Amino acid sequence: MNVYTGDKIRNVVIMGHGGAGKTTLAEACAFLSGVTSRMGKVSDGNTISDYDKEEQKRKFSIGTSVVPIEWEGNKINFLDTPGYFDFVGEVEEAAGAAAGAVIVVSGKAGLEVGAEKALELCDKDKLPKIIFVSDMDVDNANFDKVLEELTGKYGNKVSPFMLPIKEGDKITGYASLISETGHKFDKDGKTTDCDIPADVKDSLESYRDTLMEAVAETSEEFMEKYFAGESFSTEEIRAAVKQNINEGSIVPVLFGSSISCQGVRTLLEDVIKYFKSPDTRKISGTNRKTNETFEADYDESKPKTAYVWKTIVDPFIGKYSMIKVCSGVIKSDDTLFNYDKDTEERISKLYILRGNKPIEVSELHSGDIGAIPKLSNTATGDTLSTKATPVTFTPTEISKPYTYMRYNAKNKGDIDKVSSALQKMMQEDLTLKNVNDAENRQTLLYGMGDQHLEIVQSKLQSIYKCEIELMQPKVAYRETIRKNSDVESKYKKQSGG
Ligand SMILES: Nc1nc2c(ncn2[C@@H]2O[C@H](COP(=O)(O)OP(=O)(O)O)[C@@H](O)[C@H]2O)c(=O)[nH]1
Ligand SMILES: [Mg+2]
Repeated sequence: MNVYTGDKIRNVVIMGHGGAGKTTLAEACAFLSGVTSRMGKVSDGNTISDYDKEEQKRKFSIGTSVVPIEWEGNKINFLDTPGYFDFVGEVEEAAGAAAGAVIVVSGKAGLEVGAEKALELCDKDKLPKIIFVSDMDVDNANFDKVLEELTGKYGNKVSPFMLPIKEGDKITGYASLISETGHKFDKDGKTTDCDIPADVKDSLESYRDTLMEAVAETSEEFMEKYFAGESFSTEEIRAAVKQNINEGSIVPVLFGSSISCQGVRTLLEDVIKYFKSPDTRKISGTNRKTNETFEADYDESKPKTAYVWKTIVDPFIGKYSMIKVCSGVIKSDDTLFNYDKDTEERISKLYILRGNKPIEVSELHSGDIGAIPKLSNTATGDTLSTKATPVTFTPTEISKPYTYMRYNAKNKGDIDKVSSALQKMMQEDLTLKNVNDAENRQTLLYGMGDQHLEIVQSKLQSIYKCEIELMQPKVAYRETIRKNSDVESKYKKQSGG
């Protein structure tokens, strides 16, 4: 894979309800960009994202996977997240590393709570978003109904950028709102030009009127033009739309089928057109030597800094610290400083991860996402910088675990093994906590839900070869997790205090 500079990178988190089609969409993007010669299927357990055994067994994503692709001279780092609430920590970490979000909504199931939560998180993180309505090849999929649900809940800022062209009940192409052109689907989601049927033209006009109002509102000059009855050029519309999307006042809606790659090219093009590249974005931390604000701003000419947004600990592929470079250029022979841990870390190799496949690179530029293997003291939420300019960024806020079960090692001889395996799992999962409730003589496992804890139990068995029993706690454990002395010190470190 080529080395990319910040102006050619887009970091995009894919979010939405479980089963909406996120992993399949990432797979379609990888296929169209030439990463794979055949599209993997979630049901066959051969997608790039769902590489984990538990994911393949259960047929849904549990962790966030990076799927970097190259598209027309740009690099898009897709972060494919799990949809179920039990794994929300993974979604929060990924949203913290991204600069834009694609929210997948199933055209069959409609607007579900997972998509609503994702949109809320985007608003909290000020992430611009594009909604992709998937499953449109399925018979009972209904784009108009999904659009109605979306505009009913979020108002006119939700704007369809394409409308279906149908033959009978079957969608055969789309009409583009901005260019007012018709496109007929071909093989692999490619299109040929076609006429827009009269009924589609009518609704296109009405959505276009609403969009033009938003375009007019971006400047006084545009407002005057609008009231003088002049029309905007496509370039003017695109620039205004980009501004609106990044301010959150327009949310484009696209549709397609990930299985047959329809609409996916439009999505890739719009991600590049409308989401900002890192070199035009701001990010600031604190210079710990001077206590002044350090404006990293993904600027290559500034001292090196990188934020560790996720950690992977796997007995087979090893430990990887997933980084986003916030300034400078990180090289594979660098020694970096971790201010929080007061330690220097030597990088021996630098990678881009695609799913679980490491691709070695010599350098990563500002704005890019990559992975450093085998850092001994660095954890998620830490910042790596130079010793001369020691910087820290505020760690991403991750949900606190709130459900818990009592657990025992099935074999008494495995107690240490279980505890060291849990230690490793807690490095990659900040929503998992191991608490010793000495007062009630029980050990408790805290997580985000039953499914979460069940997967921890299953991973202990399959990966770490030790078994635990999960049981109801002996007595209600009344103390909150914050009060437990054993946990507090760990917790503070992870959240940066
Ligand atoms: N027909 C059809 N099936 C799809 C589409 N997108 C996803 N699927 C299927 O829907 C199921 C869930 O998809 P998946 O990508 O795992 O959803 P995720 O949980 O959001 O990652 C899988 O069986 C996919 O093959 C689509 O556009 N059309
Ligand atoms: Mg998935």
